Amino acid sequence: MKTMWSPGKLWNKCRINMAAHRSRGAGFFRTLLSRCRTPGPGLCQQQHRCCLSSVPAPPTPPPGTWSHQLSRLSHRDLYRLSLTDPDRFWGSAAADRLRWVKPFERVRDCELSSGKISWFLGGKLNVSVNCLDVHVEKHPERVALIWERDEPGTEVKVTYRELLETTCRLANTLKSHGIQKGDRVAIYMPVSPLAVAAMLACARIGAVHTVVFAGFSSEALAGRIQDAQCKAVLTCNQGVRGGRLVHLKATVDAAVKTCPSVQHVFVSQRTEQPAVMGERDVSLEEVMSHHASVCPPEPLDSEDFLFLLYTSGSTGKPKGIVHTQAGYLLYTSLTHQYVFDYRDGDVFGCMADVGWITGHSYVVYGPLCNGATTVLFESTPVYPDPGRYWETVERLRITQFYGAPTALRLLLKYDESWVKKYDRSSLRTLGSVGEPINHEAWHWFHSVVGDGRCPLVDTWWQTETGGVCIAPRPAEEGAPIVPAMAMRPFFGIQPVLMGEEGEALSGDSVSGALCISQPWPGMARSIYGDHQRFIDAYFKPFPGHYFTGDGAYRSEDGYYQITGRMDDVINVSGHRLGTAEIEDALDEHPAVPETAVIGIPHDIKGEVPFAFVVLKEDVGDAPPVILQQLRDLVTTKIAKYAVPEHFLVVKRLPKTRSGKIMRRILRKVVMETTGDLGDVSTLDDPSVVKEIIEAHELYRKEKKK
Ligand code: 7RM
Repeated sequence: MKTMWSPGKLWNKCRINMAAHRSRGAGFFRTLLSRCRTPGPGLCQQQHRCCLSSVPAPPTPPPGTWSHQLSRLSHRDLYRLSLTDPDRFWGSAAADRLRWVKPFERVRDCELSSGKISWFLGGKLNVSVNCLDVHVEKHPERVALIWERDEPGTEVKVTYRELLETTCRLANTLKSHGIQKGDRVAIYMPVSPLAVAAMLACARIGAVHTVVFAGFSSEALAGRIQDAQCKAVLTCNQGVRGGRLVHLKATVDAAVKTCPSVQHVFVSQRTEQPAVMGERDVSLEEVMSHHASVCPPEPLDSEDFLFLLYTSGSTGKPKGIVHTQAGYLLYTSLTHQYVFDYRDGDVFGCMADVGWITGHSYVVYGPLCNGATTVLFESTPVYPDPGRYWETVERLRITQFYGAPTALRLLLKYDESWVKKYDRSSLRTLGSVGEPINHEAWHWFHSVVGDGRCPLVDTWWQTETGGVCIAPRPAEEGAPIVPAMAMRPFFGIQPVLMGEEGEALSGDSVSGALCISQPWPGMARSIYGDHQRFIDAYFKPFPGHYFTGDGAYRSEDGYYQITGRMDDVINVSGHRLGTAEIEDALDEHPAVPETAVIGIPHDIKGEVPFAFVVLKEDVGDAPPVILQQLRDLVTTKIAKYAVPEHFLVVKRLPKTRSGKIMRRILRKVVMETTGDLGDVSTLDDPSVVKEIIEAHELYRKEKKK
């Protein structure tokens, strides 16, 4: 088959070519699917009558493999084995599911209390080989990526062979520019085949990628590049999202001014507009075309770094979460298969951006390790109209649809016809991630989108956990799903709820701090450059356990429901944000001596930041002018989505006698539950509360007008 996608014409395919590719791609894809399917009856795990369709049963694994031995066990026994004999469970999974250059000698060496976590010691492998070469050997022309570009109907299909070739060209390009094993490389690109190839190219040569979400500001990008001491940045001239241009190269230019570690900026052309090129800049398509499409993979230790991903914590500075090679890959591939009931021939549709962990684990590494066809969604749920997701499902024949509650809450406000007019019969599993899913969104997703016939899995996990930890699947055949509940721990995950005294809560119908008491292969290994912070944040609060920062409830049936963060981290449209980060940005304003930011509920975004601002007595500008400057500050320091929805100017903030801001009280003021202020014995000056309640009353009245 002729190459549909090559480095020379990565982005700009004219529409005519696109149509030609599409019709051929679609036909080709159909044959591929029919070739891969093993015939046989299939039932969805809920055994709904409408699932008695032509879904193929998973193929019987070859004898002598992990999956063969374990496929005889019930899920309950598998789960039990994963906890009682993790060495056997994970050891056989790793040996059978991954290709090793050198077999590992020891399954694990972990001590949670000291933050020491090592898996598959002594083993060597290459992640890009597991995601590409092994599949190219078996089915080079299988589609690896379907790039659902912003412009509907212009999707580009990339086969495993093509993705391997592009990855190798890119890997050779990086090598020829001095990037070596262990060097950090920043990727500031929209969701695209080239972004995936960039991640895999790093993996091929042992460089450590750090993908920065392309919505972050230049200062946020610079902070991450500086912390990771990146040697190179990969970006595009511009991005396109929801029909609007995003000036990525300009943002990178501004960022790298303060990043002396950066030696090269590789620029790909996503749009026609030529980028202004400076001394450090290299045209990516041009230089790649000079490099070979074969690149020997670097054999890497299981515990060599695979990537860093920055995420918000309760302090101002985002943390560079470290993930390593084998354990992460194994965990994402296993969860991808079992949680979503992934089968050969499926088209896996995770809507996340590659800038977040969900994109890493369930757009890139999990699906590609399993040889899946994975969708790269570049657009937004409402572009060009609120039917975009479902039109895409119909056109690409998506089998698993994995999205965020915030998008669902937005879409359910529109008429159902936006969903119903498209054929969704290809869907088999629905998934939700990023924040608690409310009942309304859950039922809309399940009954309107899924016509009540697809299991809907609410998946709980974190950047730090690498992959899904609590989700309704896998479960014994036919086990019903409780709406809006993450329910069951995945293999190897032992959740524990802790009480206020740090004691493990036994029994059911209890709430507490959610911890995980045994190590699992996908968990983070460190915070880049600050291992002590890693220990302090995750292993100190409940010694010997990993503390998630979330609270949870265990129902009378023993199922888990996540109740939300227990720290100063909020979740805006599924994006994790530290209130301290926003406060740090606001505090830069010379007229603002002090601020406090809290998260308050929002019906679409989940949560939004609410800022309490103290202004200096004799500021020159009027408060509205300053508030606008504060909005701009947050946009340039972090990102647009971090800008507080509300600003309330107050004279003072409620503080403890030792000077700590009592955000709990601010939350009560905004939620109008000041009737019960809780324990205020440490409050320095109780009169401040009355002051703030009055200011808030006024603010509310003004808003209503
Ligand atoms: C995957 C991801 C992690 C935080 C986590 C929770 C919240 C994620 C759910 C959820 C309730 C869920 N990684 N969270 N999934 N809360 N139900 N199914 O989102 O690092 O960006 O965020 O997100 O608070 O701690 S993340």
